Amino acid sequence: MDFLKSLGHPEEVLNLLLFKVRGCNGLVPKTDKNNTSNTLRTCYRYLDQTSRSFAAVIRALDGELRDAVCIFYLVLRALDTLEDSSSIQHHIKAPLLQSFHTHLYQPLWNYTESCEKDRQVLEDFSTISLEFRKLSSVYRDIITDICWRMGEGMAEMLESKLTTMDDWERYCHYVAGLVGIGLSRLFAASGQEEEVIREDTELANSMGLFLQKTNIIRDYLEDQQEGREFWPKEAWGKYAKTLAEFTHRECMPAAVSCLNELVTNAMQHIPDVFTYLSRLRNPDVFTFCAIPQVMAIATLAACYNNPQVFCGVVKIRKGLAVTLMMEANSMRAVKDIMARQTLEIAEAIKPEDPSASETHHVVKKVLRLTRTEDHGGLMVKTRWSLCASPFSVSCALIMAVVSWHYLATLQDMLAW
Ligand code: D9A
Repeated sequence: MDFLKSLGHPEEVLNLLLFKVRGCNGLVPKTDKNNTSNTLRTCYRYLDQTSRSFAAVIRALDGELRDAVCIFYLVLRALDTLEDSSSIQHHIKAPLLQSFHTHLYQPLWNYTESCEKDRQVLEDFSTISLEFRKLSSVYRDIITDICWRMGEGMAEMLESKLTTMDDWERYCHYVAGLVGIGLSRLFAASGQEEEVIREDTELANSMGLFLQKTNIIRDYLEDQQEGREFWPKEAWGKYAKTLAEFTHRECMPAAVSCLNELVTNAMQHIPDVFTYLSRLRNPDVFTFCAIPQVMAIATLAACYNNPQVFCGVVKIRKGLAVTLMMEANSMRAVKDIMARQTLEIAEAIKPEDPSASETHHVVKKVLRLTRTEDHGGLMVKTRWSLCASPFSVSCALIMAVVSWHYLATLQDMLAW
């Protein structure tokens, strides 16, 4: 099925084949089996369970930083799962969120009342906190401080609705901007990145906001179905009386206008993303940071002007995801991807869209930063048309691999 969806994109077919042959672990070294404790191995298993592809990128980090980021990720997942647990009443949840950071130093603490998908990280929190306490104190202090500020922020937001765009910004800062800020401090503490990465918290914040806003935009329907609302009223209020109306067929044009406004808002963070990424020196840290960002722009491009957001899940093709993961290893490559996806958005702008001129404006700005001309069209997109149609190239690739397998098997049998 993944292959069928990518038939129009031969490079994706090729990358899917490579990915299938090598497996996602083929890209990165395995965890050092010898000096890894059982509990640390359990932590890496939890990491794989919560996020397969992102886990592979974390494993590619070097030395102490790898374990620190792995534990940071799991601790954040636990805090996030607490916040998400709709079964916990607010007056119980608030103090739980605020005291969460103290549990990192309580060997026996765990939480067994959650019904969420990722509840295991809470139920077995003692395994995660045990490994946390083995980290060196610089990493521990950073992780504790971020959990403390995030827990306070989450508790503050429990009662307040997301009304203004400022509220939206503040909420995303607590749940995602602080992650960017914490990671930047971990990078600098490990000595793998320079101090400016840690000092410029505005840029680190933008790294998180771009990802979080994208998730909130994409997950509109899923959140509605679970009784949660993360779109800010200042935006949807221009188009509807309630946010839930956007699921009704007759409200589609209004819903899409609001969607496009939020996509345009999220794109404002891209210049900061470029500056942040361009300051990274370590290639593994660069890939770790760049992959989620290119996935996010591809997700925004898939969502922009797409009514599907209100009646299903909009996901990027597996072939595109694999291609982006493989490509995003240099600033040049990231800018090419950003330019390509931004052009897709530019092509989908309808002149009658209320945000059209603002979208054009941010598109222009992003394209200028990638040093690609607006009227370009010189992108990789057209390269295939010189020799053959994308479809026939994809088929040829698949045929070549199938024949190769067939011949290899035949050879084995004859040799036997
Ligand atoms: C991240 Cl330690 C996240 N979040 C992500 C993933 O990327 C960021 C949570 C914990 C950590 C890191 C991330 C990665 C690299 C650099 C970053 C950064 O900043 C400098 O954070 C800003 O989404 C969650 C937040 C957005 C809330 C911060 C990427 C990830 N992708 C998922 C896909 C998905 O749809 O969730 O987790 C995945 O691959 O499964």
